Amino acid sequence: MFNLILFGPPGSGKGTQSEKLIARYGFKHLSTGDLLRNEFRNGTALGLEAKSLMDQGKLVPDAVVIGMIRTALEQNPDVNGFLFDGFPRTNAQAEALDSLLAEKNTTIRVVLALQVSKSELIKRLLNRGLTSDRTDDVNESVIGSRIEEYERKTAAVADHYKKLDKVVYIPGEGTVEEIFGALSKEIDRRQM
Ligand code: B4P
Repeated sequence: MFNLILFGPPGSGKGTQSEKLIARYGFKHLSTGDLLRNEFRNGTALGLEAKSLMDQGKLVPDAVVIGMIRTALEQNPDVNGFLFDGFPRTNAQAEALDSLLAEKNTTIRVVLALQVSKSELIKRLLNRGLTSDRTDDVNESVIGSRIEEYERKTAAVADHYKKLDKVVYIPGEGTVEEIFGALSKEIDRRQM
């Protein structure tokens, strides 16, 4: 099994690149952001609670997202690899993921970390807010809170995997194709 984490701040291109990577490599895509938005669209209590936190730029509680990932792993016993997008976002989530994968006798092969400047992140997210239904993208102060949450709680997740020598940094500014090429190169050299 080839499992990878696509890591980076909000707006760094995780969702954009995930779509291309699953099309090329056939990974099972697990995006906690998409799972939470689906819960909201289905009108569940969990979705309503998550939406109110997401609209403030805050992270959803660890127990909620870890539970969603546990269910998704159980529902997909026969895939040849998972692409985790937007998860883990805290050290507690990273530790839970490591244990869940260990139960399946597998592990994270690589963490591909997209690096994008703060001004570019803000520009991209405000731009997406003009055309999408993402209510967390319309207001610059909410975008600022998301970036602060990332700096305060999520950036440390890279240190967790650096200790295991699993992190590769990828420049996340440039065309979508250029960045896809750099990500693919890292995957290809590990799959040979
Ligand atoms: P997510 O859904 O994960 O979204 P995101 O991090 O904000 O954006 P992403 O990185 O995927 O966007 P992309 O760059 O592709 O999270 C939303 C919220 O859900 C969080 O704030 C949190 O509240 C909650 N949540 C999710 N997971 C959680 C967890 N594990 N724990 C707790 N809470 C959790 O796209 C951005 C824009 O950039 C797009 O418009 C795209 O077209 C553009 N773009 C992409 N690449 C580009 C490029 N190379 N050049 C120019 N523009 C580009």
